[in-house]
Amino acid sequence: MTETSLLGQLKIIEDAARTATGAAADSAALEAVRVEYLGRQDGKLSLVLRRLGSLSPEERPAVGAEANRVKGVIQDALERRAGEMAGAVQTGPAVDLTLPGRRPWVGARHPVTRVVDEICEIFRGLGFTRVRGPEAETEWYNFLALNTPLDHPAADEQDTLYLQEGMLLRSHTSPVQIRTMETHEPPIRVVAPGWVYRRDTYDPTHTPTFLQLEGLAVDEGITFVDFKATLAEFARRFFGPGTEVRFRPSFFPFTEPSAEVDVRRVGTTDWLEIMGAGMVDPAVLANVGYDPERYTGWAFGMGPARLAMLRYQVPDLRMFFESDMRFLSQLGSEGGPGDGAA
Ligand code: 2NM
Repeated sequence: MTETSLLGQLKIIEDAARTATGAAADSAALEAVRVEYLGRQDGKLSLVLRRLGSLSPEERPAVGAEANRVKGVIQDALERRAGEMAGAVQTGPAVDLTLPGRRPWVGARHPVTRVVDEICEIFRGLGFTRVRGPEAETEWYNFLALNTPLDHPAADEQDTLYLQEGMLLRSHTSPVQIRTMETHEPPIRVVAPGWVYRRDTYDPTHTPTFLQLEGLAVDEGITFVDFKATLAEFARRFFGPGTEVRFRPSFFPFTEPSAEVDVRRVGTTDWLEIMGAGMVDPAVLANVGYDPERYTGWAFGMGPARLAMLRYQVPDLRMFFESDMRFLSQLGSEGGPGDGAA
């Protein structure tokens, strides 16, 4: 055995031990590498050291020193790899692939928005266009143009939320109909859904902010028959065929005659009030510059959230506006964008 061949073997042992250490996947594999290269009995380094005796006394120190260096290198490598394994155990893998997946949060249209869209869709089928207008209004558009004097109870500060001088939060969407008539000549057939504001107590059937949906038809030759037939047809399309419709006399400053519209659903006994309506007062037509001798019209107003209460058998209107997902998700939805006013 020569000095050169032992030094060559040490180099081979060093490289092989480092490779094996790096490849060891767990502490058992690492221990096997240690035994293979550093084991006292049959370790590859021990076998080389045992051959030192075959060298001349001058050759021994250099090979012995090299053997010690290689032993140190292998020990360091084993220690470093053991440290890596301990670290990996402490932090764990970045992703636990055994966890169940998180279900994505799927958005849905609000039940009241869906009712608004459904009502607009029914009226679209009857020739009506969807329109909207500002929520901050003037006294003219909200009251005066609608034949409602400012000393009328509806215009009272107790009932209406006023902004700066002469401005207020609209208390109904009728101003949108006035604006539509101002900018368009008959024939007019529009529906105006949107948010309205009133000084109301928050209770099971009132919220100070609520969605309203009003409609208007104006043309030459429009009669009370058009008014009754169209609203009855709407009621049957919304509540189902066989729904009975009843018109009760009522009063609004902007319609004459006026009525409350009730429905009785198939298989039920109670009449449910679903909207107010009437023939547009000639004074309102004159206020927008129409000739009341030439044109006649009818209009209605309803609360989609109240219809949603009837549709989904919800006992308290406030449940629609408290954003409780446990409630909203029970009503389900096909999804889609929309804020009820668009
Ligand atoms: C209602 C009831 C009856 C109505 C009237 C008008 C307009 F602009 F034509 F005069 N818009 N909306 C109306 C009529 C609204 O809500 C209960």
